[in-house]
Amino acid sequence: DDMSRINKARGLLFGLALGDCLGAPFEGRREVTETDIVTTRDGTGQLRHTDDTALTLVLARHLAHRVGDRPRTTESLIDVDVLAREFAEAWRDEPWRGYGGGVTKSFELIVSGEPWRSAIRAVFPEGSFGNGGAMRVAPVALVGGDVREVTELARRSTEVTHAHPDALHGAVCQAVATHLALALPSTEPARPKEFVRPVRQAVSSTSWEDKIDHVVDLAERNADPAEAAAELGNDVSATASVPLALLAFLRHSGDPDAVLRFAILAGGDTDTVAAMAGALAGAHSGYAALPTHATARLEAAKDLHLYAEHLA
Ligand code: F2R
Ligand code: MG
Ligand code: MG
Ligand code: MG
Repeated sequence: DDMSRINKARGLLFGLALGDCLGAPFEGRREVTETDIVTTRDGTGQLRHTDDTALTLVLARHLAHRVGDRPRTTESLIDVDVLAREFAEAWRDEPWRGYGGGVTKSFELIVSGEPWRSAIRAVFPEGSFGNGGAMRVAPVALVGGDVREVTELARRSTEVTHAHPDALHGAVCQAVATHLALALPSTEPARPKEFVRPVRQAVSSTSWEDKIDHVVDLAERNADPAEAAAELGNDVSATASVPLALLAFLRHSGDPDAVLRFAILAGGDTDTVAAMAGALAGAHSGYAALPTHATARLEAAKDLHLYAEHLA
């Protein structure tokens, strides 16, 4: 029903921002303790977000402005030329949010008037394989009607910064998983093998199919965060972060706080892995299941509510 739809849309956006904010202090660390995380979560004062949430808000706003347009196509929902400029302007306005080196250069060039298609190959001619597309992609799951549409929107929202196939596959994986988490009743836990089947079909790459199988295997073996990081990786590349986030969700679906702790305890790109895992957990369990003391302290709470209501 409508209430649960709004609850899930809020859960998706707040789960993402919460993961980003709780993971941010530990980004790049090899080891994080449970006490580190709980201290941040249960503290007082505003929780500051990074590039992950900043660009998610840009994409959410872009979609919110277009979701009522008719006829509704993936081309009308995402105007790639406009979106590239909106992302670059968000960087220009707040360059201190912790952006990657590749996108920073691309955004600099886009802001100064260079077309995005060439700007995004200035640093990495083969395109960035970073997780920057996947980290911000979750809002497309709110507007895409089915897996095919979600896949296309994921690709369009990513390609304006990331041209490498792995960055695109990672965004498709995260977007489709988020779409499925929205559809799965909050009372039903995600069953790993069944849950990933449509994700596996959506990523058109055998190496990504293998990674998803690896995630299912680790979920069924109840792998701990350290083991998960050692086997799947935990760095800023899409291939070594999107599967880890999916595993965090599958290991603890139904318990968003545990999902976030798993993602952060795995170390490495903690803000981004927790942002992606948090989007999945929030989309599944809903806003009401998130730790309320922490969600109330999110810097972007007002905008997150606004876009959740608009996109739901
Ligand atoms: N960048 C960070 N964190 C590190 C620095 C934080 C801050 N500056 C600080 O000092 O505190 N976090 C954010 O970046 C990740 C998302 O990255 P995105 O948007 O994909 O950026 P980029 O620059 O395109 O890629 C990230 C790095 O990956 C390597 N890389 C990518 N493609 C490559 C290629 N084709 N060849 C070689 N290397 C490639 C580069 O090192 C890029 O800089 C998130 O973690 C977000 O939180
Ligand atoms: Mg970040
Ligand atoms: Mg239009
Ligand atoms: Mg990060």
